[in-house]
Amino acid sequence: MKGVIFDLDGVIVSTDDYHYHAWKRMADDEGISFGRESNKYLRGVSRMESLEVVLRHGDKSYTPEEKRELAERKNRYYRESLNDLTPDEILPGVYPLLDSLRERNIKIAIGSSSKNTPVILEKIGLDKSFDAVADGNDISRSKPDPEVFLIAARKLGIKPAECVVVEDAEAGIDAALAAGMVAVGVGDASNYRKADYRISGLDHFPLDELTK
Ligand code: B16
Ligand code: MG
Repeated sequence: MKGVIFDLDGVIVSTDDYHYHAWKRMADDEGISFGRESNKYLRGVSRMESLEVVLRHGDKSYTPEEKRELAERKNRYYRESLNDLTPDEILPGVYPLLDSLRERNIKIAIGSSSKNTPVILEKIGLDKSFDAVADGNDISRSKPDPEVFLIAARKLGIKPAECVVVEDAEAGIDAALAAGMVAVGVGDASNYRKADYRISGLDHFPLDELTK
């Protein structure tokens, strides 16, 4: 292992919850009943694909123009909620793991589907902490396509097979495996049987095993 690529929402910071509340608010506006049980289908997938998942819970049909407006509205709600984001929302185990990886000269990157990645990293004070960032602004295909992770590896200057991905989304685990990388599942993905490693939190990252 020469590099670790971290998903952002749900792995580094708890913005997955902020996404949920913003989609829920938009769904409520539209009279669509959308609940937590369907939230996992929004993890890791792009904004427009997430919108399709939410709209499937209602019975109205929308024109492409209306869909764009709904996605923009959700993003406005989401961006409003990001005003409250602070380093306190960084998930447990992140700082010690990043320190241990740096000590071992292992490169670290972000591989996120989110176009809001730069603002999130700045708000949580980690905008200068990664050797490379690949995000929703770099890609044309979202997870489970491997594109975002392949771009992250290229930016790090290492081969995909030398990378480990940490993900909370099933779509993200599939993307990592499609990239030929080792996939570590946390959070929602800690029960996903396709993940090479399933951990309950970053403090259980299999560092010794992967650096043997
Ligand atoms: P945005 P990740 C993903 O980020 C989220 O998990 C997913 O729920 C969201 O739809 C996607 O980013 C796009 O986000 O609307 O901010 O561009 O988990 O890949 O870090
Ligand atoms: Mg995620």
